[in-house]
Amino acid sequence: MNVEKSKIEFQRAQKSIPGGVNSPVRAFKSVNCDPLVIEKAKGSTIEDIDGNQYTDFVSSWGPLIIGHAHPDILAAIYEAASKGTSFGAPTHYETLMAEKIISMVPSIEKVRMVNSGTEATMSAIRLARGYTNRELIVKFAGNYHGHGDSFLIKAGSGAITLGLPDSPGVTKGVAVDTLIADYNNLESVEKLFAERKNQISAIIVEPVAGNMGVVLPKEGFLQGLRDICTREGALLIFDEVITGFRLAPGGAQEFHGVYPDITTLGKIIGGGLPVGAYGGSKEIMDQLAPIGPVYQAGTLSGNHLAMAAGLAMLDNLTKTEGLYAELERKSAFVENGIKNNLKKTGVSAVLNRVGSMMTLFFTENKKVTSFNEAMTSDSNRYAKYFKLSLESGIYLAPSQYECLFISYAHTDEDLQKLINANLNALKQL
Ligand code: KE4
Repeated sequence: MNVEKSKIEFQRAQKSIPGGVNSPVRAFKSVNCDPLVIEKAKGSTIEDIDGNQYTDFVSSWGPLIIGHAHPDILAAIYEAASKGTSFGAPTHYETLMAEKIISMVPSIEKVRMVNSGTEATMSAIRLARGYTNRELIVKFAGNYHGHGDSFLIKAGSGAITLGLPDSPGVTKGVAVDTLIADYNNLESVEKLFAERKNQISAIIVEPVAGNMGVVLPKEGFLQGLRDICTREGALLIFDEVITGFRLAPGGAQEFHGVYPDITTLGKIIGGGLPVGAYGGSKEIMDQLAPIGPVYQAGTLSGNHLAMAAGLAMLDNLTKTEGLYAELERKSAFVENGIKNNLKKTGVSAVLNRVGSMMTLFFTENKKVTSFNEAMTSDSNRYAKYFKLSLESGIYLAPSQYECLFISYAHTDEDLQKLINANLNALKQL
Protein backbone atom coordinates (compact mmCIF):
# COMPACT_ATOMS: atom_id res chain seq x y z
CA MET A 1 0.00 0.00 0.00
CA ASN A 2 1.65 3.24 -1.17
CA VAL A 3 1.08 6.03 1.38
CA GLU A 4 3.90 8.31 0.20
CA LYS A 5 1.73 11.40 -0.28
CA SER A 6 0.22 11.00 3.20
CA LYS A 7 3.73 10.81 4.69
CA ILE A 8 4.85 13.97 2.89
CA GLU A 9 1.67 15.84 3.80
CA PHE A 10 1.88 14.77 7.45
CA GLN A 11 5.52 15.89 7.69
CA ARG A 12 4.51 19.24 6.24
CA ALA A 13 1.51 19.57 8.57
CA GLN A 14 3.70 18.99 11.63
CA LYS A 15 5.57 22.22 10.82
CA SER A 16 2.46 24.35 11.25
CA ILE A 17 0.00 22.31 13.36
CA PRO A 18 0.93 20.85 16.78
CA GLY A 19 1.54 17.15 16.14
CA GLY A 20 0.26 17.73 12.59
CA VAL A 21 -3.33 17.25 13.73
CA ASN A 22 -6.22 19.30 15.04
CA SER A 23 -7.21 16.56 17.46
CA PRO A 24 -4.67 14.26 19.17
CA VAL A 25 -6.27 10.86 18.53
CA ARG A 26 -5.96 11.47 14.77
CA ALA A 27 -2.15 11.32 15.06
CA PHE A 28 -2.11 7.47 15.17
CA LYS A 29 0.38 7.76 18.06
CA SER A 30 -0.85 4.69 19.94
CA VAL A 31 -0.75 2.52 16.79
CA ASN A 32 2.85 3.59 16.10
CA CYS A 33 2.45 4.80 12.52
CA ASP A 34 1.78 7.98 10.61
CA PRO A 35 -1.86 8.89 9.98
CA LEU A 36 -3.42 8.67 6.54
CA VAL A 37 -4.35 12.01 5.05
CA ILE A 38 -7.89 11.69 3.73
CA GLU A 39 -8.98 13.16 0.41
CA LYS A 40 -12.67 12.22 0.26
CA ALA A 41 -15.31 9.69 1.25
CA LYS A 42 -18.64 8.36 0.00
CA GLY A 43 -21.02 5.96 1.73
CA SER A 44 -18.90 3.42 3.62
CA THR A 45 -15.69 4.12 1.69
CA ILE A 46 -12.95 6.58 2.60
CA GLU A 47 -10.04 7.48 0.26
CA ASP A 48 -6.60 8.82 1.19
CA ILE A 49 -4.57 11.29 -0.86
CA ASP A 50 -2.60 8.39 -2.39
CA GLY A 51 -5.84 7.04 -3.84
CA ASN A 52 -6.06 4.05 -1.47
CA GLN A 53 -9.64 3.16 -0.52
CA TYR A 54 -10.75 1.67 2.79
CA THR A 55 -14.03 0.55 4.30
CA ASP A 56 -14.54 3.03 7.13
CA PHE A 57 -15.60 1.93 10.63
CA VAL A 58 -14.53 5.17 12.39
CA SER A 59 -17.35 7.25 10.82
CA SER A 60 -15.54 10.45 11.84
CA TRP A 61 -15.69 9.09 15.47
CA GLY A 62 -19.45 8.58 15.30
CA PRO A 63 -21.33 11.29 13.35
CA LEU A 64 -21.76 9.50 10.03
CA ILE A 65 -24.36 6.90 10.98
CA ILE A 66 -25.85 7.02 7.47
CA GLY A 67 -22.49 7.13 5.69
CA HIS A 68 -20.25 9.75 4.12
CA ALA A 69 -21.47 12.47 1.72
CA HIS A 70 -25.11 11.41 2.03
CA PRO A 71 -27.04 13.13 -0.80
CA ASP A 72 -29.78 14.43 1.53
CA ILE A 73 -27.19 16.08 3.79
CA LEU A 74 -25.18 17.54 0.91
CA ALA A 75 -28.33 18.95 -0.70
CA ALA A 76 -29.37 20.54 2.59
CA ILE A 77 -25.95 22.17 3.03
CA TYR A 78 -25.87 23.46 -0.57
CA GLU A 79 -29.37 24.93 -0.20
CA ALA A 80 -28.57 26.61 3.13
CA ALA A 81 -25.21 27.91 1.87
CA SER A 82 -26.92 29.57 -1.08
CA LYS A 83 -28.56 31.90 1.45
CA GLY A 84 -25.28 32.87 3.16
CA THR A 85 -23.04 31.26 5.78
CA SER A 86 -23.85 32.99 9.07
CA PHE A 87 -26.02 35.84 10.31
CA GLY A 88 -25.47 35.96 14.09
CA ALA A 89 -29.21 36.22 14.41
CA PRO A 90 -32.10 33.79 14.99
CA THR A 91 -33.03 31.63 12.00
CA HIS A 92 -35.95 29.34 11.21
CA TYR A 93 -33.48 26.42 10.88
CA GLU A 94 -32.68 26.70 14.60
CA THR A 95 -36.33 26.57 15.61
CA LEU A 96 -36.89 23.52 13.41
CA MET A 97 -33.78 21.81 14.82
CA ALA A 98 -34.82 22.45 18.43
CA GLU A 99 -38.33 21.12 17.74
CA LYS A 100 -36.88 18.02 16.03
CA ILE A 101 -34.55 17.24 18.96
CA ILE A 102 -37.40 17.73 21.47
CA SER A 103 -39.57 15.36 19.42
CA MET A 104 -36.86 12.66 19.52
CA VAL A 105 -35.16 12.86 22.95
CA PRO A 106 -37.62 11.96 25.73
CA SER A 107 -36.21 14.10 28.57
CA ILE A 108 -35.63 17.30 26.57
CA GLU A 109 -38.25 20.07 26.73
CA LYS A 110 -35.86 22.90 25.72
CA VAL A 111 -32.46 22.75 24.03
CA ARG A 112 -29.52 25.08 23.40
CA MET A 113 -27.28 24.58 20.37
CA VAL A 114 -23.49 24.90 20.67
CA ASN A 115 -20.57 23.96 18.39
CA SER A 116 -19.07 20.81 19.90
CA GLY A 117 -19.62 18.09 22.44
CA THR A 118 -17.10 19.77 24.71
CA GLU A 119 -19.09 23.00 24.67
CA ALA A 120 -22.23 21.01 25.46
CA THR A 121 -20.73 19.25 28.49
CA MET A 122 -18.94 22.34 29.81
CA SER A 123 -22.20 24.27 29.58
CA ALA A 124 -24.23 21.46 31.12
CA ILE A 125 -22.15 21.35 34.30
CA ARG A 126 -22.18 25.14 34.60
CA LEU A 127 -25.98 25.01 34.30
CA ALA A 128 -26.18 22.22 36.90
CA ARG A 129 -23.99 24.19 39.31
CA GLY A 130 -26.04 27.32 38.73
CA TYR A 131 -29.35 25.52 39.12
CA THR A 132 -28.39 23.61 42.31
CA ASN A 133 -26.11 26.29 43.77
CA ARG A 134 -23.57 23.50 44.48
CA GLU A 135 -20.00 23.30 43.22
CA LEU A 136 -18.89 19.67 42.93
CA ILE A 137 -19.45 17.24 40.06
CA VAL A 138 -19.00 13.47 39.89
CA LYS A 139 -17.55 11.85 36.76
CA PHE A 140 -16.34 8.32 36.15
CA ALA A 141 -12.76 7.21 35.56
CA GLY A 142 -12.45 6.41 31.86
CA ASN A 143 -15.43 8.48 30.77
CA TYR A 144 -14.52 11.28 28.36
CA HIS A 145 -16.66 14.38 28.12
CA GLY A 146 -14.44 16.55 25.90
CA HIS A 147 -11.46 18.68 26.86
CA GLY A 148 -13.10 21.04 29.37
CA ASP A 149 -10.85 21.53 32.43
CA SER A 150 -13.34 19.92 34.81
CA PHE A 151 -13.32 16.71 32.79
CA LEU A 152 -9.62 16.13 32.22
CA ILE A 153 -9.40 14.16 35.41
CA LYS A 154 -9.06 10.41 34.78
CA ALA A 155 -10.56 11.04 31.36
CA GLY A 156 -10.95 8.51 28.57
CA SER A 157 -10.50 8.60 24.78
CA GLY A 158 -7.35 10.44 23.73
CA ALA A 159 -6.44 11.17 27.35
CA ILE A 160 -6.02 7.42 27.95
CA THR A 161 -4.69 6.70 24.47
CA LEU A 162 -1.90 9.23 24.97
CA GLY A 163 -1.54 8.29 28.64
CA LEU A 164 -2.53 11.79 29.76
CA PRO A 165 -5.35 11.11 32.24
CA ASP A 166 -4.62 14.35 34.12
CA SER A 167 -3.59 17.11 31.74
CA PRO A 168 -1.09 19.84 32.71
CA GLY A 169 -2.82 23.20 32.71
CA VAL A 170 -5.81 21.99 34.71
CA THR A 171 -5.55 23.93 37.96
CA LYS A 172 -5.89 22.44 41.42
CA GLY A 173 -8.75 24.86 41.96
CA VAL A 174 -10.68 23.20 39.17
CA ALA A 175 -9.59 19.62 39.84
CA VAL A 176 -10.78 19.65 43.47
CA ASP A 177 -14.34 20.23 42.30
CA THR A 178 -14.35 17.04 40.23
CA LEU A 179 -14.88 13.81 42.16
CA ILE A 180 -14.06 10.48 40.52
CA ALA A 181 -16.21 7.36 40.83
CA ASP A 182 -15.86 3.92 39.25
CA TYR A 183 -18.09 3.07 36.29
CA ASN A 184 -20.65 0.37 37.12
CA ASN A 185 -19.92 0.76 40.84
CA LEU A 186 -22.81 2.48 42.63
CA GLU A 187 -21.08 2.11 46.01
CA SER A 188 -18.26 4.36 44.81
CA VAL A 189 -20.89 7.00 44.01
CA GLU A 190 -22.78 6.58 47.29
CA LYS A 191 -19.48 7.03 49.15
CA LEU A 192 -18.84 10.42 47.49
CA PHE A 193 -22.35 11.68 48.30
CA ALA A 194 -21.97 10.54 51.92
CA GLU A 195 -18.63 12.34 52.24
CA ARG A 196 -19.77 15.54 50.48
CA LYS A 197 -23.39 15.86 51.62
CA ASN A 198 -25.34 18.58 49.79
CA GLN A 199 -22.21 19.71 47.89
CA ILE A 200 -22.56 17.73 44.64
CA SER A 201 -24.39 19.52 41.83
CA ALA A 202 -24.41 16.70 39.27
CA ILE A 203 -23.27 13.31 38.11
CA ILE A 204 -22.15 13.26 34.47
CA VAL A 205 -21.95 9.85 32.82
CA GLU A 206 -21.65 8.20 29.43
CA PRO A 207 -24.81 6.02 29.70
CA VAL A 208 -22.97 3.52 27.54
CA ALA A 209 -19.24 4.11 27.87
CA GLY A 210 -17.50 4.58 24.52
CA ASN A 211 -14.25 6.25 25.53
CA MET A 212 -12.60 3.47 27.46
CA GLY A 213 -13.73 1.32 24.61
CA VAL A 214 -17.38 0.17 24.78
CA VAL A 215 -18.35 -0.78 28.33
CA LEU A 216 -22.01 -1.55 28.97
CA PRO A 217 -23.84 -0.21 32.04
CA LYS A 218 -24.55 -3.12 34.39
CA GLU A 219 -28.20 -3.93 35.15
CA GLY A 220 -29.44 -1.27 37.59
CA PHE A 221 -26.43 1.03 37.28
CA LEU A 222 -28.14 3.85 35.37
CA GLN A 223 -31.35 3.58 37.43
CA GLY A 224 -29.16 3.62 40.55
CA LEU A 225 -27.58 6.90 39.44
CA ARG A 226 -31.06 8.27 38.71
CA ASP A 227 -32.26 7.33 42.20
CA ILE A 228 -29.16 8.78 43.92
CA CYS A 229 -29.54 12.11 42.10
CA THR A 230 -33.26 12.31 42.88
CA ARG A 231 -32.64 11.48 46.55
CA GLU A 232 -29.70 13.88 46.93
CA GLY A 233 -31.08 16.84 44.94
CA ALA A 234 -28.30 16.57 42.35
CA LEU A 235 -28.82 16.59 38.58
CA LEU A 236 -28.14 13.54 36.40
CA ILE A 237 -26.40 14.45 33.15
CA PHE A 238 -26.30 11.84 30.37
CA ASP A 239 -23.46 12.60 28.01
CA GLU A 240 -25.01 11.22 24.82
CA VAL A 241 -22.52 12.73 22.41
CA ILE A 242 -21.83 9.21 21.12
CA THR A 243 -25.04 7.34 22.03
CA GLY A 244 -27.48 10.11 21.07
CA PHE A 245 -29.55 9.16 18.01
CA ARG A 246 -27.29 6.06 17.63
CA LEU A 247 -28.75 3.51 20.09
CA ALA A 248 -32.30 4.64 19.30
CA PRO A 249 -33.93 7.80 17.97
CA GLY A 250 -34.01 8.92 21.63
CA GLY A 251 -30.52 7.63 22.38
CA ALA A 252 -29.43 5.62 25.41
CA GLN A 253 -32.17 7.13 27.58
CA GLU A 254 -34.81 5.62 25.29
CA PHE A 255 -32.79 2.40 24.84
CA HIS A 256 -32.39 1.87 28.62
CA GLY A 257 -35.54 3.62 29.84
CA VAL A 258 -33.67 5.88 32.31
CA TYR A 259 -34.14 9.62 31.97
CA PRO A 260 -31.58 12.28 32.95
CA ASP A 261 -32.14 15.91 33.97
CA ILE A 262 -29.78 17.20 31.29
CA THR A 263 -28.65 15.50 28.06
CA THR A 264 -25.58 16.53 26.09
CA LEU A 265 -25.44 15.80 22.37
CA GLY A 266 -22.94 16.04 19.50
CA LYS A 267 -21.53 14.07 16.56
CA ILE A 268 -24.61 12.62 14.75
CA ILE A 269 -26.65 15.76 15.54
CA GLY A 270 -24.56 17.81 13.08
CA GLY A 271 -24.51 15.35 10.18
CA GLY A 272 -20.73 15.78 10.15
CA LEU A 273 -20.73 19.56 10.67
CA PRO A 274 -19.65 21.14 14.00
CA VAL A 275 -22.70 20.92 16.26
CA GLY A 276 -23.28 20.19 19.94
CA ALA A 277 -26.36 20.70 22.07
CA TYR A 278 -27.61 20.35 25.61
CA GLY A 279 -31.20 20.11 26.77
CA GLY A 280 -33.46 19.34 29.68
CA SER A 281 -36.66 20.41 31.38
CA LYS A 282 -38.03 23.93 30.81
CA GLU A 283 -37.40 24.70 34.49
CA ILE A 284 -33.71 23.84 34.26
CA MET A 285 -33.05 25.25 30.77
CA ASP A 286 -34.80 28.56 31.56
CA GLN A 287 -31.99 29.25 34.01
CA LEU A 288 -29.86 30.11 30.94
CA ALA A 289 -29.19 33.66 29.73
CA PRO A 290 -30.87 35.72 28.44
CA ILE A 291 -33.87 34.73 30.59
CA GLY A 292 -31.88 33.21 33.46
CA PRO A 293 -28.62 34.04 35.26
CA VAL A 294 -26.41 31.19 33.94
CA TYR A 295 -24.33 32.59 31.10
CA GLN A 296 -23.38 30.66 27.95
CA ALA A 297 -22.93 31.99 24.42
CA GLY A 298 -21.43 31.27 20.99
CA THR A 299 -20.88 33.31 17.82
CA LEU A 300 -21.67 30.40 15.52
CA SER A 301 -24.03 28.45 17.77
CA GLY A 302 -27.01 27.28 15.70
CA ASN A 303 -25.25 28.11 12.44
CA HIS A 304 -27.86 27.54 9.76
CA LEU A 305 -25.60 25.38 7.53
CA ALA A 306 -24.94 23.08 10.47
CA MET A 307 -28.62 23.10 11.40
CA ALA A 308 -29.58 22.21 7.83
CA ALA A 309 -27.12 19.30 7.82
CA GLY A 310 -28.28 18.12 11.25
CA LEU A 311 -31.95 18.39 10.33
CA ALA A 312 -31.35 16.35 7.17
CA MET A 313 -29.58 13.73 9.30
CA LEU A 314 -32.29 13.52 11.98
CA ASP A 315 -35.06 13.53 9.36
CA ASN A 316 -33.33 10.64 7.62
CA LEU A 317 -33.06 8.71 10.90
CA THR A 318 -36.74 9.15 11.71
CA LYS A 319 -38.11 8.68 8.19
CA THR A 320 -36.08 5.64 7.04
CA GLU A 321 -38.35 2.68 7.81
CA GLY A 322 -36.58 0.00 9.87
CA LEU A 323 -33.26 1.84 10.02
CA TYR A 324 -32.47 0.90 13.63
CA ALA A 325 -33.51 -2.70 13.12
CA GLU A 326 -31.18 -2.88 10.11
CA LEU A 327 -28.33 -1.32 12.10
CA GLU A 328 -28.91 -3.99 14.77
CA ARG A 329 -28.94 -6.79 12.18
CA LYS A 330 -25.69 -5.59 10.63
CA SER A 331 -24.01 -5.05 14.00
CA ALA A 332 -25.04 -8.47 15.35
CA PHE A 333 -23.71 -10.06 12.14
CA VAL A 334 -20.32 -8.46 12.78
CA GLU A 335 -20.34 -9.42 16.46
CA ASN A 336 -21.10 -13.07 15.64
CA GLY A 337 -18.46 -13.14 12.91
CA ILE A 338 -15.74 -11.75 15.18
CA LYS A 339 -16.71 -14.02 18.09
CA ASN A 340 -16.54 -17.04 15.76
CA ASN A 341 -13.08 -15.89 14.63
CA LEU A 342 -11.92 -15.61 18.24
CA LYS A 343 -13.06 -19.21 18.80
CA LYS A 344 -11.34 -20.41 15.60
CA THR A 345 -8.01 -18.75 16.42
CA GLY A 346 -8.01 -19.01 20.21
CA VAL A 347 -6.92 -15.36 20.47
CA SER A 348 -7.77 -13.96 23.92
CA ALA A 349 -9.97 -10.90 23.45
CA VAL A 350 -13.35 -9.54 24.63
CA LEU A 351 -15.91 -8.01 22.27
CA ASN A 352 -18.37 -5.56 23.88
CA ARG A 353 -21.27 -4.29 21.79
CA VAL A 354 -24.35 -2.14 22.26
CA GLY A 355 -26.29 -1.49 19.08
CA SER A 356 -23.98 -0.22 16.34
CA MET A 357 -21.02 0.60 18.63
CA MET A 358 -18.50 -2.03 19.68
CA THR A 359 -14.90 -2.57 20.85
CA LEU A 360 -12.60 -5.60 20.62
CA PHE A 361 -10.40 -5.52 23.74
CA PHE A 362 -7.12 -7.46 23.46
CA THR A 363 -7.06 -8.63 27.05
CA GLU A 364 -6.60 -11.93 28.88
CA ASN A 365 -9.68 -10.96 30.95
CA LYS A 366 -12.87 -12.88 30.23
CA LYS A 367 -14.99 -9.70 30.55
CA VAL A 368 -14.57 -5.91 30.43
CA THR A 369 -17.15 -4.23 32.66
CA SER A 370 -15.02 -1.49 34.23
CA PHE A 371 -12.25 1.00 33.53
CA ASN A 372 -9.68 -1.13 35.36
CA GLU A 373 -10.64 -4.19 33.33
CA ALA A 374 -10.47 -2.13 30.10
CA MET A 375 -6.98 -1.03 31.10
CA THR A 376 -5.76 -4.64 31.12
CA SER A 377 -5.84 -4.43 27.32
CA ASP A 378 -2.61 -4.74 25.34
CA SER A 379 -2.32 -1.56 23.25
CA ASN A 380 0.64 -2.96 21.34
CA ARG A 381 -1.37 -5.96 20.26
CA TYR A 382 -4.19 -3.63 19.21
CA ALA A 383 -1.64 -1.56 17.22
CA LYS A 384 -0.55 -4.68 15.29
CA TYR A 385 -4.20 -5.67 14.72
CA PHE A 386 -4.98 -2.13 13.50
CA LYS A 387 -2.17 -2.20 10.91
CA LEU A 388 -3.03 -5.68 9.66
CA SER A 389 -6.66 -4.56 9.26
CA LEU A 390 -5.57 -1.43 7.38
CA GLU A 391 -3.54 -3.59 4.98
CA SER A 392 -6.78 -5.48 4.28
CA GLY A 393 -8.57 -2.21 3.49
CA ILE A 394 -10.33 -1.82 6.83
CA TYR A 395 -10.10 1.58 8.54
CA LEU A 396 -10.52 1.20 12.32
CA ALA A 397 -10.11 3.68 15.18
CA PRO A 398 -6.36 4.14 15.79
CA SER A 399 -6.77 3.37 19.51
CA GLN A 400 -7.79 0.44 21.68
CA TYR A 401 -10.00 2.78 23.74
CA GLU A 402 -12.42 3.88 21.03
CA CYS A 403 -15.43 2.43 19.21
CA LEU A 404 -15.97 0.59 15.96
CA PHE A 405 -19.14 2.08 14.44
CA ILE A 406 -21.49 0.31 12.03
CA SER A 407 -23.38 2.65 9.70
CA TYR A 408 -26.51 2.24 7.62
CA ALA A 409 -24.26 2.66 4.56
CA HIS A 410 -22.26 -0.52 5.29
CA THR A 411 -23.29 -3.28 2.89
CA ASP A 412 -23.26 -6.97 3.80
CA GLU A 413 -20.17 -7.25 1.58
CA ASP A 414 -18.46 -4.52 3.65
CA LEU A 415 -19.26 -6.44 6.83
CA GLN A 416 -18.04 -9.76 5.45
CA LYS A 417 -14.83 -7.96 4.37
CA LEU A 418 -14.42 -6.75 7.98
CA ILE A 419 -14.96 -10.29 9.36
CA ASN A 420 -12.48 -11.78 6.87
CA ALA A 421 -9.90 -9.08 7.67
CA ASN A 422 -10.45 -9.71 11.38
CA LEU A 423 -9.73 -13.45 10.93
CA ASN A 424 -6.65 -12.71 8.82
CA ALA A 425 -5.32 -10.27 11.44
CA LEU A 426 -6.09 -12.52 14.43
CA LYS A 427 -4.12 -15.34 12.77
CA GLN A 428 -1.03 -13.12 12.58
CA LEU A 429 -1.07 -11.75 16.13
P1 KE4 B 1 -16.14 17.08 20.89
O1 KE4 B 1 -15.78 18.31 21.68
O2 KE4 B 1 -14.91 16.30 20.44
O3 KE4 B 1 -17.13 17.36 19.77
O4 KE4 B 1 -16.96 16.11 21.89
C1 KE4 B 1 -16.38 15.75 23.10
C2 KE4 B 1 -17.02 14.47 23.59
C3 KE4 B 1 -17.95 14.55 24.61
N1 KE4 B 1 -18.56 13.43 25.09
C4 KE4 B 1 -18.29 12.21 24.55
C5 KE4 B 1 -19.00 11.01 25.10
C6 KE4 B 1 -17.35 12.08 23.49
O5 KE4 B 1 -17.08 10.85 22.99
C7 KE4 B 1 -16.70 13.22 23.00
C8 KE4 B 1 -15.66 13.15 21.90
N2 KE4 B 1 -15.31 11.84 21.45
C9 KE4 B 1 -13.96 11.70 20.92
C10 KE4 B 1 -13.73 10.25 20.49
N3 KE4 B 1 -14.24 9.28 21.38
C11 KE4 B 1 -13.76 12.63 19.78
C12 KE4 B 1 -12.56 12.32 18.93
C13 KE4 B 1 -11.48 13.35 19.11
O6 KE4 B 1 -11.20 13.74 20.28
O7 KE4 B 1 -10.92 13.76 18.07
